[in-house]
Amino acid sequence: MIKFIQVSDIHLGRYFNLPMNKSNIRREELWKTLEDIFDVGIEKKVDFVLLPGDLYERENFRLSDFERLKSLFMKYSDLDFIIASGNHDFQNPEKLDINYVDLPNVHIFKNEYSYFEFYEKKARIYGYSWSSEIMRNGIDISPITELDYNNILLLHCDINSSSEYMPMNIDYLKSLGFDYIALGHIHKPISYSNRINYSGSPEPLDYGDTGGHGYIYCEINNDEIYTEFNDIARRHYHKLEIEINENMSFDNIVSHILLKCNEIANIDNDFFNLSITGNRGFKIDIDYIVSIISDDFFDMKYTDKTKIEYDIEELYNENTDNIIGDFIDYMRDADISDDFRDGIISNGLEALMDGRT
Ligand SMILES: [Mn+2]
Repeated sequence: MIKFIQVSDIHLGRYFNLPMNKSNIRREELWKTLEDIFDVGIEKKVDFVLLPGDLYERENFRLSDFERLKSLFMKYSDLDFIIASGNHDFQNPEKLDINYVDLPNVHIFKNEYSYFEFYEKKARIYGYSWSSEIMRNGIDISPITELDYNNILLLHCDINSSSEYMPMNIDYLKSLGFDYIALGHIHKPISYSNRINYSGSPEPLDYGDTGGHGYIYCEINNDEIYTEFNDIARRHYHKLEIEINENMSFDNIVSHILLKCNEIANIDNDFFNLSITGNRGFKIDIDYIVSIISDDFFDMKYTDKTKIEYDIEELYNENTDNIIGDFIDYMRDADISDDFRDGIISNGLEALMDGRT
């Protein structure tokens, strides 16, 4: 039996679109979570840790970072690491790259399809490293030759797409006979079968990365395979719609938003992407409400999709003698679509009411 862990797209060195202090916290968390995963490797006594690309971001990775990475692999000298470079950490002999980490327990693929053989474990691990930012074509993979071996493949690629990031066809990959294919590049976990998986990035990296994030643990015992995905991320991104109504007061709305978010996760830990919908009264200022609660969140962004609730006839009758009445009268006769008219009336009324003290 062989056991391994798959972890891809860590993006060490990344700067986050956050205030500097929080960006630094997040940068460090990438290192900590990677160590947590290596600790699992030690605990489970895995034979290999597979790293199929984008371990770091080369534009943000300095000599000191490479030295730190090397120390990390030295600390885990009981683990064998197998590394295939991707588009963010592609190899370039003229610059510093992953080959700086020159250690007996770290096995790094070059820019040609090849394999490492582990004779005692009856394992061959195949892979390929990128040498540029873009790869418009997929690569040819020779069928496996040692059928009684554990044959594993590491690829940093896109599946079934016309992408510029090494497009590979899933049926082609399935036809090659590998016991396991560890994919990198996509940041969310995707399973094509229990033998072909993207583990996704262990920490989510932006607002698109909702859902669970972690690593894959796998055991192969002859023809039997066991895989499990484990969510290990320190923080998660959440996207949620919060509906309000015109009867809610300022305080009602504040507590409603906080309640809905807290139902999902700790707001001072996670990332929230809110879409605020429903009707609101004229005198409710969503931007201001959000600005006073935003400090309670680690990070939050929002879209105000609320509409003002009003009865156009009633408003007109109340305002026949002033500019609001004139405005309604003018807009009702304008030769524009109903949706467009509603938008203009709603925004216009809000501006006019604001100015009427
Ligand atoms: Mn990538």
